[in-house]
Amino acid sequence: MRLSAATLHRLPPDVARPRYDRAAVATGIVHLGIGAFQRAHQAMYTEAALNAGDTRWGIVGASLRSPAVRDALTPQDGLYTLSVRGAEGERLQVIGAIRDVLVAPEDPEALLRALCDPSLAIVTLTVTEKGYCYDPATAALDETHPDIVHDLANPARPRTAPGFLVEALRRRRAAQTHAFTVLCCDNLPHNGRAVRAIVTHFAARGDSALAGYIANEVAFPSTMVDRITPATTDDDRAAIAKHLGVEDAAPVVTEPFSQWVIEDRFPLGRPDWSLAGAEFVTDVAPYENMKLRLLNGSHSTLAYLGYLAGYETVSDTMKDANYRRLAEGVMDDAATTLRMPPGADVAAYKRALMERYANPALKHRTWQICMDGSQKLPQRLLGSIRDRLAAGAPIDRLVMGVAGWMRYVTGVDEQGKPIDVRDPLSVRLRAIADEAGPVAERLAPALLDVREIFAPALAADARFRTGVTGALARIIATGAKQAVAKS
Ligand code: CS2
Repeated sequence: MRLSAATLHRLPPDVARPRYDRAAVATGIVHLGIGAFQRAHQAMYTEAALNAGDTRWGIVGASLRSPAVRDALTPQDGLYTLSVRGAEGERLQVIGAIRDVLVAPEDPEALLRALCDPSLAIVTLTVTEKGYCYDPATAALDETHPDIVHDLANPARPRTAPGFLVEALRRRRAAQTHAFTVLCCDNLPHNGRAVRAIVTHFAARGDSALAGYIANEVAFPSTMVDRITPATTDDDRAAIAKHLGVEDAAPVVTEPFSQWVIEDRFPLGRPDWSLAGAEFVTDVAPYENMKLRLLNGSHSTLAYLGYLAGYETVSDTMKDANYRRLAEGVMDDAATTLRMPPGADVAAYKRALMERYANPALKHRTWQICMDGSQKLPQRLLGSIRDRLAAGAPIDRLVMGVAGWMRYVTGVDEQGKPIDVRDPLSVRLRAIADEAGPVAERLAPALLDVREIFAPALAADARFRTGVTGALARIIATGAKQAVAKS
């Protein structure tokens, strides 16, 4: 038996479930990129508003890639279980906020129709960094990206998030329907501002009046999103089915911690996400930088160096005292570059991060975090490095993650086994590594020449070049574990 509207009443009483009439819910939100993170985060916040009786905010989710989430959720009437796992055990909540799931590549017109619905007020996005088809070093739209080239030539059948947003806004404007608010929930620096620039840039290629309209009429609030949400495993599905007494093909496992800081600019209204703890502020930038540089910077450092040492998960990596020390060092150094949010307690923030990483109930694979490094390094580590260099401060701990990434993208691990490197630039990175060979003095400079990742001024800085080359040399010579122990 499967989780669905018809089987909800069979669930054990400790499992929370929708407290509202799902049939009465309207679609106020379209979400692009319906993966585990959105279902652990934004959908959970929206569920709180629905539970409080505001039925305007049902979500239509869309996948821009695979049909997997649609295939799992549709037979379940969009219902899925959120499993929150921490030291105090597990809590299960069945969430009803997702009304429908569309698969864009199968039927782009159906998604455009949903995006043009007059009752729609907000489009949220979690398409990951690479989904914006931007140049990571500058965050500007990459006009040469094959999918952007496609979307500019075929605007009525888009493939990319910018392509869908621009075509939908064009149609809404032509129909004199108000513009929706665009809410980027990805880990991009200044994410609202960045997506606004990408979308207006795309629009300007076809229609400068449309670009002007988007720049003037569409709100792109920035947000800081935070909840560690690993990919769901078969073991998770089996354990959750056992607790529920019915099968759930699409549960999501997450941690107790959750944070959402949002610029409050929603001309057409929004759910009261503060019911689940979201904070509304006028300037998200300090929160965003703190999260990207402290959390994501140390996370990527642990992931590359942990993977190379043979640690499968972040919590395994955290059992190694040298890795814990390095993660703390990365946070300490990154913290010196920040303008802190009002009232922030950095020491407590760092302590909480260390505890969250060590959560043994989450099996967050280092490999998953290693994905798409080319898109992640600039905002996670390179910004802190640039600012430390400008202040004349040491960067030895911050370059460890960059050097770990350089070793990782060679595609061969320390036992000589292949690494499944997933990255939009993986082919090029591998070619560079093969050409250079396992010699830090050749490999580091060759990778520093990848302009999409390393801005010219940073790549030319002798202190950075020496620091990262030295760290890479130690990783190659002694292995990551020893190199971290000596760092
Ligand atoms: C992680 C993030 O996969 C990754 O790169 O660093 O997804 C991280 O778990 C989240 O940003 C936490 O909010």
